[in-house]
Amino acid sequence: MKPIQFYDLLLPALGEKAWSPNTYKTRFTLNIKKLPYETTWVTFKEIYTLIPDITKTGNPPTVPIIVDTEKEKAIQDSLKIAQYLEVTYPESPSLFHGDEELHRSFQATFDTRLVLHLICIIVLKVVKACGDEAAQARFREVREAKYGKTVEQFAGDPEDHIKQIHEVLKDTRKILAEKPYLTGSKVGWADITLASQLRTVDALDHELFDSRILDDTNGGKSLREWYERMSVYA
Ligand SMILES: N[C@@H](CCC(=O)N[C@@H](CS)C(=O)NCC(=O)O)C(=O)O
Repeated sequence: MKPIQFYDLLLPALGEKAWSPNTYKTRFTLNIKKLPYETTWVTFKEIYTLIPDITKTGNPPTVPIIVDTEKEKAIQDSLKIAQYLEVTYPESPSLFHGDEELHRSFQATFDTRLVLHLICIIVLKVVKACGDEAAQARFREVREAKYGKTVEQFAGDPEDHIKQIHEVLKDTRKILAEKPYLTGSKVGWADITLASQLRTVDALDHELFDSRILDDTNGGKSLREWYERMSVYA
């Protein structure tokens, strides 16, 4: 099979190193499904200049997108990509194991309760890493218009966010103390959504991630052990 073309988000200061929570979902997806792919790295600016010509849908451009060269098909959005690959390549390992609703309920929890806190603790590092002064100014402008506050105000106090992160992850740690993956014995979309969000903090501030997020406040290691299991697919 011809390699799938995967468009991932580049932070110039990090080089070709995956870091974005949404594109990471697709990277995990492709690796878990063992599908051959090639990565094209695009900057925030290039999302607007390159992606519309590939998707040709007129939808606001975002990454990830994939182009399945074999089928001449472009797909935008990490969940739609996962659904497409699940249906198109049923012979490769499953992401949803016949219960997409269960996997998406985990995603809903992480999307609504966790990801914002994770983003807040690294957003100022993303500003610094996203390119030259003009790129940084543009990144700020887009976010400040969206949040209605400065990026610094949006970032807030990391300690408050870390407290919230531990609160949200309490149940997750309990599950992972009993099962290797969030929905049981097999890795799937639920794991992908959480691992992708955590990878973002790890990529931008490994020290903070390793020392303050991975273990629970009593030193419980279930999340760390699962994170290490997931790293084979990262
Ligand atoms: N629901 C979409 C969200 C995609 C998304 O928001 N991607 C971000 C990068 S992580 C993006 O392209 N943002 C465009 C921008 O910030 O200008 C997905 O899961 O793929």
